[in-house]
Amino acid sequence: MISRAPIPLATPLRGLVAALLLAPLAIGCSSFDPAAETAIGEFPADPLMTVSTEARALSLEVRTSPTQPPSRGSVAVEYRASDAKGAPVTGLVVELVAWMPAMGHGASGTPTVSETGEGRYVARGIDLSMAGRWELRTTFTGPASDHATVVFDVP
Ligand SMILES: [Cu+2]
Repeated sequence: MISRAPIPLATPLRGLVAALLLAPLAIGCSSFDPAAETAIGEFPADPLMTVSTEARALSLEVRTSPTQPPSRGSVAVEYRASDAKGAPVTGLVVELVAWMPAMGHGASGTPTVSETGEGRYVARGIDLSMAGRWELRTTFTGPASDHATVVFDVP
């Protein structure tokens, strides 16, 4: 199953248009969240994949937003990091680069990563500008030091 956000943001431009259209509605209505804020950052219950880091220091559950699997445009990715015993690993420093190996280029902008508790780390602002195969080349330092390359195909 692919769980879709209420308003899929297929392109950054569409997201901007949606934000502009919806901005007036947000004023004076405290329960209304702008679509661009809620669509990116809510993750499905089931992971897209589970991968081990290269030296097997960490196991990672990978989820994507606003769609899973990801579509073109700006996406957020959540990693849930656990150790060999399955315990969440907190306090990691996570850095990642989105890379399109077939064409030898990256994505515009630098993703920002925030730790959200219980071994979860959310990277935002990953701009998957083209269809095709993308890698998230991810480095972990701190309580564990290791690398992982997460691969997915963007339709
Ligand atoms: Cu490309």
